Amino acid sequence: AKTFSWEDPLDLASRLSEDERMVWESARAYARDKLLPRVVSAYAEERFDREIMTEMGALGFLGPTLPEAYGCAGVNHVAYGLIAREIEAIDSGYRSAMSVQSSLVMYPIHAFGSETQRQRYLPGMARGEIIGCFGLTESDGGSDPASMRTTATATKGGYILNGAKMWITNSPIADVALVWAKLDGAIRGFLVDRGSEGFSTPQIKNKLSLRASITGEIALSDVFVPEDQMLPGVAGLRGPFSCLNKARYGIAWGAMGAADFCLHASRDYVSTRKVFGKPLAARQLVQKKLADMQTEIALGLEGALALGRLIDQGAWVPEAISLMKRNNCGKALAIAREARDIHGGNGISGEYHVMRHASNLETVNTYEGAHDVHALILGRAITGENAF
Ligand code: TGC
Ligand code: FAD
Repeated sequence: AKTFSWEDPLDLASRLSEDERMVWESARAYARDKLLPRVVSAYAEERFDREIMTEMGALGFLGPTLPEAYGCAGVNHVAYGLIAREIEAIDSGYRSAMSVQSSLVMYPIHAFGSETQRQRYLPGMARGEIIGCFGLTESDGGSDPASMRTTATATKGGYILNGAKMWITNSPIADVALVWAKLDGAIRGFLVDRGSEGFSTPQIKNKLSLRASITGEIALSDVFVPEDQMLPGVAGLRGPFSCLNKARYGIAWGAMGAADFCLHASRDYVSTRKVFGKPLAARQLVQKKLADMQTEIALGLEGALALGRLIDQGAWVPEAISLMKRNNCGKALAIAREARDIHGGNGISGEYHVMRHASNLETVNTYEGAHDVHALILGRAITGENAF
C-alpha cells in the first residue's frame, strides 16, 4: 500500500510520463546545483549572471516546446511547466529570464515570424547566445496595453519606431527586442536589433523585488527597422496576448515552485527551532500554517498540471490561464509571507531565502496581468459585463 508523502500529497509525480520526469529531474538538479549557490549574492548585488542563459540553453530549457528543427528541445507544455517550477523554486527572477526568452520572444518568432526570422534568431536563442526581451508595457497603465503610444510609421524599406517601453525584463542585456507598436492604429510586433540607431535600454535600478533579474526601459527615437523585421503573421492585441498566454501558464507552475521551497524551508526550520522548550513543529498554530501551505500548493500544482494537459491537447482557453495564474500567484505570495513569519527574525535574512521569495512574488503577482486584472477577465467571462 502507498504511504502518504507530505511533499507530494496528491501523488502528482505518478501522473507524469517518463520524459516529463526526466526533464523535471534535470531542471531540479540544475536549479539546486547551479542557481541556488549564486542567488544570495546576485540578489544582494542586484546582479544577473549572463552565463545563466547559456547554461539553460545547453540543457534545452529555452524555448523548450518549440521544434528540434530550430535547435529546441521539442518537449510538451507540462515539461515546460516543470522547468519553470524548479527554476522559480530558487528565484522568480531566474524563471523570468527563462519565460521571457521562451514564451515572449521565441514563441512569437516561431508562431508569427517568417522562415527567415525563425532561422535567424531561434537556434541562437535556444543556445542562450542571443538574448531577447519583450516590450509591451509603457509607463502609464500597463494593464491596458491597447492604450500604448509607441508608433511605427512606414518609410522606404521599413518602419520608423518612436516611443518608450517601461519595466522590461532583460532589456539592458538583450540582443534583440520584440517591440509592440501601433502601425496605422493596429498593434504589430517588430524585432529591433541592439545597435540600431536611436535604440537604448537604460537599466532600472534599486528594485526591492526581483533583484536577481535585470530590468530596464526601451527608448526608441526614430529607430529604423527594416521591412523584413516586422512579424508578418499577426496584427492586433492577439499578438502580444498569445505570448502572454504561454508565459502566464508557466508562471502558474513557477509560483508554486517558490511556494513549495517556502514550505520545505519552514518545515526544516520548525523541526529544529525550540521556543518555550519544544520545537515549533510541535505547536498547533505552526502545524496549521504548514497544513494550509501544503494544501494550497497541492491544489495549485494539480490545477497547473490539468491546464498543461489541456494546452498539450489544444483544448485550452485564455480564461483558464487567467484563473491559474491569478490563483497560484496570490496563494504563493501569501505562503511566502507566512514562511517569513514562521522564520521569525531569521526570516528577514537573505540566507534563509523566504523573504526574497516573498518580495519577488510581489512582482509575479503584478506582472503578466495583475491579480485584480485577472479577476476582471474572469468576472467578464462569468457575467458578460466588462468592468475594466
Ligand atoms: P480585449 O478587448 O479583451 O481583447 C482585444 C483583442 O485581443 C484578443 N485577446 C486575446 N488573444 C489571445 N489570448 C488572450 N489571452 C487574449 N485576450 C484578448 C481578443 O480576442 C481581441 O482580439 P480582436 O481580434 O477581437 O481584436 O482587450 P482589452 O483591451 O479589453 O484588454 C483587457 C485585458 C485586461 C484583458 C488585457 O489588456 C490584459 O490582459 N492586461 C494585462 C496586461 C499584461 O498582462 N501585461 C503583461 C506585460 S508583459 C510582462 O509582464 C512580462 S513579465 C515577464 C517575466 O519577467 O516573467
Ligand atoms: P497599472 O496598470 O497602473 O495597475 C495598478 C493597479 O491598478 C493594479 O493593482 C491593477 O490590478 C489595478 N487596476 C488596473 N486596472 C484596473 C481596473 N480596470 N479596475 C480595478 N483595478 C485596476 N512588461 C513587459 O511588457 N515586458 C516585460 O518584460 C516586463 N517585465 C516586468 C518586470 C518587472 C520586475 C515588473 C515589475 C514589471 C514588468 N512588466 C513587463 C510590466 C508589467 O506587466 C506591468 O507592471 C503590469 O502589467 C501592471 O501594469 P502597471 O505597472 O502599469 O500597473
